Amino acid sequence: MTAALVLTVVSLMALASFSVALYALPVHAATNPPAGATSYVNITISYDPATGTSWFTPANFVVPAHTKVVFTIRNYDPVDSALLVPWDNRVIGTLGGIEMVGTGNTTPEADMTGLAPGAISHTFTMFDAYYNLSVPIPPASTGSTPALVTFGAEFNTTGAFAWGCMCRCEDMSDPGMMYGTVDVI
Ligand SMILES: [Cu+2]
Repeated sequence: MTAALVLTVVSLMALASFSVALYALPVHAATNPPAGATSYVNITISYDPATGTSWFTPANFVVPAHTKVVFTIRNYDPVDSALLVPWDNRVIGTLGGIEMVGTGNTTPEADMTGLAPGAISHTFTMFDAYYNLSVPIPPASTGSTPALVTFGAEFNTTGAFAWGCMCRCEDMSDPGMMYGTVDVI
């Protein structure tokens, strides 16, 4: 048992002795990576050419708070989609204010602060009281060569937060395709 864990257990016992509601404690805190570590989230946007449908996998995922999170999104959808609002072509809220865009499975090349509105396939967007994150994603050049978008982000408020795609692409009544939940622990 590490010193930190012993301290946590002792702290929990002390809190329990004062009848603090244990269910309200941040139960995941002890499993967070140490400050300065990097976490990774890999997302695939699949595409079915027979139906024209596309979907994010995973749509729901967990990230640690107060930690650099590197996202890698591979988009196999070759179709441009119209944005719900034109300014969602900008990159907002990422580390450095940029996304790196490439093609295929190689290392991304270009640092981008936005994409041309007519050259966007989907977006990864969070917009609420705590987060304003906008990541436009270009279409794949073919159905088998994905567009590659990588960006860093840091989440400093814990809780469950919605993300969504701000394009006119799929029926937004289907959870898990174009919207989902980021669980910050
Ligand atoms: Cu979309």
